[in-house]
Amino acid sequence: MMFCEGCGIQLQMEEESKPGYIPDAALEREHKYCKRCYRIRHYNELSTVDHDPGIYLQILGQIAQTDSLVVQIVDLFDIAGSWIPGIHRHIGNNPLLLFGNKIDLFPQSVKTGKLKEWMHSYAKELGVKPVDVVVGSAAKQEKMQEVREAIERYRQGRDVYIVGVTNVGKSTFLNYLLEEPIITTSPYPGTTLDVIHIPLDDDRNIVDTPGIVKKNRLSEWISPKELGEVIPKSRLNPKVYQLHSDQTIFLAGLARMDYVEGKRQPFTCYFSNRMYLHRTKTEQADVFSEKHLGGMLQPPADPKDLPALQKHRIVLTGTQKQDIVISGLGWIACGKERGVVDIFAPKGIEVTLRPSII
Ligand SMILES: Nc1nc2c(ncn2[C@@H]2O[C@H](COP(=O)(O)OP(=O)(O)OP(=O)(O)O)[C@@H](O)[C@H]2O)c(=O)[nH]1
Ligand SMILES: [Mg+2]
Repeated sequence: MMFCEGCGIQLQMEEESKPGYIPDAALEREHKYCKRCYRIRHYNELSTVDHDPGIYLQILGQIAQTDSLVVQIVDLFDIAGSWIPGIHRHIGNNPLLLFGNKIDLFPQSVKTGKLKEWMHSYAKELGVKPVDVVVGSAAKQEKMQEVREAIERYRQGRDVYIVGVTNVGKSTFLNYLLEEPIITTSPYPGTTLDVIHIPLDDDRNIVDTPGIVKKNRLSEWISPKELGEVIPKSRLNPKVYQLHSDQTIFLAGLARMDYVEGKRQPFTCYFSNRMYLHRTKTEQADVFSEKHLGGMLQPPADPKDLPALQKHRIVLTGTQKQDIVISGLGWIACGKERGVVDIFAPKGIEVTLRPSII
């Protein structure tokens, strides 16, 4: 049996329309890639594959039977949204190392200690006790030495499983270790289709796994064409709005924030630099949205692609700075004043409040 080096799927030469297809001629090449990987790698093209959600649970479940170190990668941009629900139940008694990836997106002033602390307390709240927490950027190769060393320290001669939800950078991380981009990575969720074993120096393996699909992240709903505007690629330039109540910010056509009640205070928006933000009076917001949704307010180009907006009422306690996180999109850091805010986000998308991380 042969497996695609890019996505892990079993290769087959019979049916071109089915996953894992490889033409005869491609078998001669040094690295064997299925047709889908070939297209992603050479043409940035994506042919979506129907994912069987059972496969992730099956793969995770098998890890519990092994003696290994499990590295859960989370996206620092969206820690809660990119967390694997019930991770500790899936991995049995194996030690868990947490790696917060994509630190390159944060303003340089951010303290890594604070991010680690936050990941620690988030894990603790869920009853998870990681052996350690590390942060870095696999794509930009920032602070990666610490990550590498932590894995060596905690694996103690065991196999290593890299797990996480889709798009957190698992395969990018393995390519960093390989010092060569052998595994296929892409901005679209669901790139890796099956496990990929990479041999370590001591006959052990480090294993890439397919990401778990979590539909409560907005990024999972955006068409591949528009994802480039929503997923940040470079350091965020936060935009500060001094708002008084009865003002609204549109986050493109994807979500909206109404400042319902409270004193004038700053709201700092951490979203992709390419995303269009628009301030208006709340009383004019509905008319504005009707007129411009799918036009000036896009993505989405076609609003029918997303579930209808649902209102989340949020009360700012006024005791500490808080962030309102819209999973898979970004967050708004609120000022210190007491206040009431309504967030409108597509139904099913997670909207949460956390102590400010910056
Ligand atoms: N800004 C930033 N982007 C990153 C980083 N690491 C990975 N990415 C990007 O995140 C996207 C997803 O990366 P992958 O490595 O394919 O993610 P994955 O976890 O393997 O995803 P699946 O295979 O779908 O589960 C790609 O566009 C990467 O370039 C990082 O450190 N910083
Ligand atoms: Mg992958």
